[in-house]
Amino acid sequence: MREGFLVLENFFDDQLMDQYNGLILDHFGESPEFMHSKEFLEKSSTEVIPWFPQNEGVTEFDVVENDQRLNQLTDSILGDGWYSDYSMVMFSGQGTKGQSWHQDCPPDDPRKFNMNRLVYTMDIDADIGGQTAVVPGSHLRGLLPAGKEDNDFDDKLIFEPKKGTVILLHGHTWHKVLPVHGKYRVSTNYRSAPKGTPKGITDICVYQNMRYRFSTSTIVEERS
Ligand SMILES: O=C(O)CCC(=O)C(=O)O
Ligand SMILES: [Fe+2]
Repeated sequence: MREGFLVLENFFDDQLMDQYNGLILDHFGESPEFMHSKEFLEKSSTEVIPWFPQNEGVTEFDVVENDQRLNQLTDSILGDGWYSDYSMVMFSGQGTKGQSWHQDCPPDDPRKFNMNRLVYTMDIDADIGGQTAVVPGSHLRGLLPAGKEDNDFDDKLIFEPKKGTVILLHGHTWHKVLPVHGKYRVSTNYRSAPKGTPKGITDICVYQNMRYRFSTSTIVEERS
């Protein structure tokens, strides 16, 4: 995790991933409505729809949460006493923008961060779009530079996660999701955080043009 991320291919088997993907498609159907406000969608260039299956009693999603290998790995990175949030599935439909560059939580205190544990239940490639881009080592570089939405970073890496891949991602790492060309694109996130990290640390997300608070759907800071 020195680079702020870790990519683990073939971490989960196809059978489990197919089951998850089926449940996700059953839930979202073909063209789900967006749940975020119009202002947020426009300003953040983010078009993802969340679903919290475990909050609705879909117990199949406990399997990844309880996976010993994943949890031992999390132990070794975050230390004892870490906690995890309920899993969040993120769905993007065809023709959507993905997500612009962001940090999941403000990097104001380097010791306070979340760690995404992203599980990919389908193959993602350049044809389908929705690849995940990260800037290696950026979790140690502080605040994501402010600026226009389409600012880019020459040193970024673009991942094409396959079915069964897990990506661990430090919440201060600068990352984005590329536009989606295929029918849909999903990932499932089991967010975690070290012991003592305030709950709700990911309520405020840092984009290049703003800090946004999800719980109140408000822009808490304009950036330029
Ligand atoms: O779906 C992905 O690949 C990344 C999603 C993301 O940015 C996040 O969960 O914070
Ligand atoms: Fe993120």
